[in-house]
Amino acid sequence: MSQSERTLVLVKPEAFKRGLTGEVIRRIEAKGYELEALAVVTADEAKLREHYAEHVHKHFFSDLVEYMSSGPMTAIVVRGERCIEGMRVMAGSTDPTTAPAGTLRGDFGRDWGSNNIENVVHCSDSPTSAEREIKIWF
Ligand code: IDP
Ligand code: MG
Repeated sequence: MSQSERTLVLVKPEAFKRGLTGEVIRRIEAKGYELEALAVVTADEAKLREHYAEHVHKHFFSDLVEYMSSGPMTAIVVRGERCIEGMRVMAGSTDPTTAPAGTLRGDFGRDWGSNNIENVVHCSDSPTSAEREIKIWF
């Protein structure tokens, strides 16, 4: 894949609202990846059914739709060699309470006592997901 690898990052609604877009972009640039596209987007259920296709039948999907459509997000296309893997490491593990310090989720996420795992960012998990997800938001 080399230099042509791209990934999708979403600054999720609670993080957008807290003004964390700049910090997410700062870390992406400090890491050395390139920004290929940026947009403020708002999700609806149809888009989220595509974006989270693998989770549509999970028990938490309706809560996930409510969370992810609760306000605007920043969508970012990031480019760079192995950036898919790199951004997943920068994001940290799914649960923000236990995500390692130094990661976006570990440094800026927490449990707010809601039904959702509010964890600051989404980052694509494979080249196939990345290309599929980029088409949904751009
Ligand atoms: P990931 O974002 O680290 O790839 P996934 O397991 O793919 O994690 O889940 C997608 C998103 O769905 C998570 O980031 C989180 O916001 C939400 N989520 C995952 N599991 C649960 C759950 O059990 N309850 C509520 N929300 C969840
Ligand atoms: Mg995932």
